[in-house]
Amino acid sequence: MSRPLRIGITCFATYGGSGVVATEVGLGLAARGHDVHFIARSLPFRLPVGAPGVTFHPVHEPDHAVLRPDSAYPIALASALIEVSRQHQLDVLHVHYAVPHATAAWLARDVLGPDAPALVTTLHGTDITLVGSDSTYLPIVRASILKSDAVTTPSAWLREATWQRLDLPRTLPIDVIANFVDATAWYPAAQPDRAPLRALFADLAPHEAVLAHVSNFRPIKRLQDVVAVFARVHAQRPARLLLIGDGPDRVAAEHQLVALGLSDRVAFLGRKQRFLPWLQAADVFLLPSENESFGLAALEAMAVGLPVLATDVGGLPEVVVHGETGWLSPLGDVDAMAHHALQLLADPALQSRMGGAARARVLAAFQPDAAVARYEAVYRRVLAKNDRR
Ligand code: GMT
Repeated sequence: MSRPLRIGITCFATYGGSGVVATEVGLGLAARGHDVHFIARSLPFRLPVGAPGVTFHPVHEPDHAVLRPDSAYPIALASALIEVSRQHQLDVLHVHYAVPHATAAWLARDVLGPDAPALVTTLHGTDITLVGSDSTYLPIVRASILKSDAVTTPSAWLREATWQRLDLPRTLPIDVIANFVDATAWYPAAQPDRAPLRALFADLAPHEAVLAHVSNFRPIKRLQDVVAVFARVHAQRPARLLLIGDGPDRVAAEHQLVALGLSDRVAFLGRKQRFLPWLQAADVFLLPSENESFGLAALEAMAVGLPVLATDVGGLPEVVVHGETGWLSPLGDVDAMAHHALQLLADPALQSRMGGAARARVLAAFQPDAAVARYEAVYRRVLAKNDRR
């Protein structure tokens, strides 16, 4: 049997899909007997303290008057990667999000020399589409990717975008390993339970429809379209909207709701560690993003048995099967999305069939064991190639 590996994982610790995926990969690897070390600014938000087989190493960032906050983060991270690699004789560094993690890892490996761990970089989307392909960063992001022993993306769409936007040769192998969710942690309610909703809306009537959206409320998520779809649905039938998360577009959405006279129909739940009961109480999930490399929030909703109404962009068509587990609409087509929502809400049998198909798809194609086994296979492949064993 192959020996367990010593694996360092770096990710952003704050609310966001890349940190969630990194955390779940680390926990899955530890469950398979590997020795996992998270090296991050703070404890990743979904990483339980004291998880077996997992050690957390915070990146030390002293407060120096001459350095602007953040400016020294890549150097501080590279130093931490060097320390942890040496101290724990890491076999692999697996960094999530290229900017600046792949660059810091490249620097650390350069310093470590022949004893350096192998480097696996997982791209997550905005590191390529927004930041990575901004000409300011492009040469270094491109070089950091080329310096990695293996590169992975959560969708075939992001692999294509990476080759194209960074002008990389298609001979550069990029493994597509889809994101995943634990279907035992994200599941439909055994019995419909409106109690979590009544805690939010004291005047909730029995047959009101509930739409839900989860994101970091950045402009790319198009929160204004979530509100516009909801307004169209509400004009046809009584409905409520659950907005889970927080971010820069929250205030604009609040103003939009006031102008529409819909503030009392909407609950802002803020950033929640656990929001399963609210997804379980919802009927439909909305994700009208301008772009998504994958759309982990949609997958979590699908695991809970919710049909997903999303835009036909990026990697979303690899997650949502149009007409089967939800519907995909052109970007900005809030009329189409509202039409689909009303169609579902008017037909409980359709809603339940699509919700069931959504959960079945998650169980068939997006489960942790298979994905974590694929990451492990990538590690072993690069280690064998680097002739380290
Ligand atoms: O979507 C965000 O703004 C957060 C971002 C992140 O880096 O955490 O999410 C990206 O990675 C997720 C995990 O792979 C994907 O599910 C999201 O689709 C992707 N976001 C974008 O591509 C905009």
